Amino acid sequence: MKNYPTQNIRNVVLLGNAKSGKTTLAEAMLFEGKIILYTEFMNNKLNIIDTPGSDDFVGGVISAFKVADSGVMIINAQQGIEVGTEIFARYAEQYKMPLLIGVNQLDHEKANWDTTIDALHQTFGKKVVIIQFPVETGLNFNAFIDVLKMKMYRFKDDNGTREELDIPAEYADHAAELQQQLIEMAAENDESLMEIFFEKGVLTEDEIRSRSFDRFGKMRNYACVLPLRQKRYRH
Ligand SMILES: Nc1nc2c(ncn2[C@@H]2O[C@H](COP(=O)(O)OP(=O)(O)OP(=O)(O)O)[C@@H](O)[C@H]2O)c(=O)[nH]1
Ligand SMILES: [Mg+2]
Repeated sequence: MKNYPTQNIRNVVLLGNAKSGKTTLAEAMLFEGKIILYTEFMNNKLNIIDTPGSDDFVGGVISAFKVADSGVMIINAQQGIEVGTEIFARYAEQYKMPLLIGVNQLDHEKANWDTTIDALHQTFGKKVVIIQFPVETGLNFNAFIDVLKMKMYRFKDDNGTREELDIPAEYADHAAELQQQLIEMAAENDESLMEIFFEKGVLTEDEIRSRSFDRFGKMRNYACVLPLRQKRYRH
């Protein structure tokens, strides 16, 4: 087994309402890492802690909070914010655990990205910023736009292989607007970035990352949203 220095080991807890898709995601992450129990991402070893969504097991989830550096909150795009989402978000707040939000089940016909994002903003406020958004939801869900990289990624097969493409013209304005929100959020949290932002009007991907995502376990005021696509449901 590869030896990882402590600062490159992250304990990530998966949280979310019952049946939102946590275990399915854990399986997909482990599949992509091809190693059981942990996976590797950007030179970091990720220990993934799956938790039960039912509130009968809240005690177990709380013990996971004690060992985890960060959490991924899974939201079912057909249901939006559910009771479990609110309960676990409250605990995350209490334990000051940074959360990444993953919107799941986007391949369902009733999945609604915009309603889900509106609900996230209503519940958690403006600290929720979007890093990636799906191009289409429902049966045609097979691509997303990354506003950090300003590229579109389209799945080519069932193994998660993606091709990188330019953002189609019809999505360019929306992507630029979301990128601006992401940049402003990064600058608001860091004075030196704020100065660069005022000077140049933009921040590079590395500058945004340095403040917000590189030390994933050290995110402060952020909750970022990613669309998730699970291997078993790629059409
Ligand atoms: N179509 C579709 N179904 C999904 C997706 N993710 C999960 N499912 C299905 O949703 C159901 C619940 O998924 P799980 O991964 O067991 O959900 P969970 O959050 O671990 O549930 P609990 O552990 O009970 O809280 C299963 O039938 C999955 O096959 C998805 O992205 N698309
Ligand atoms: Mg589960």
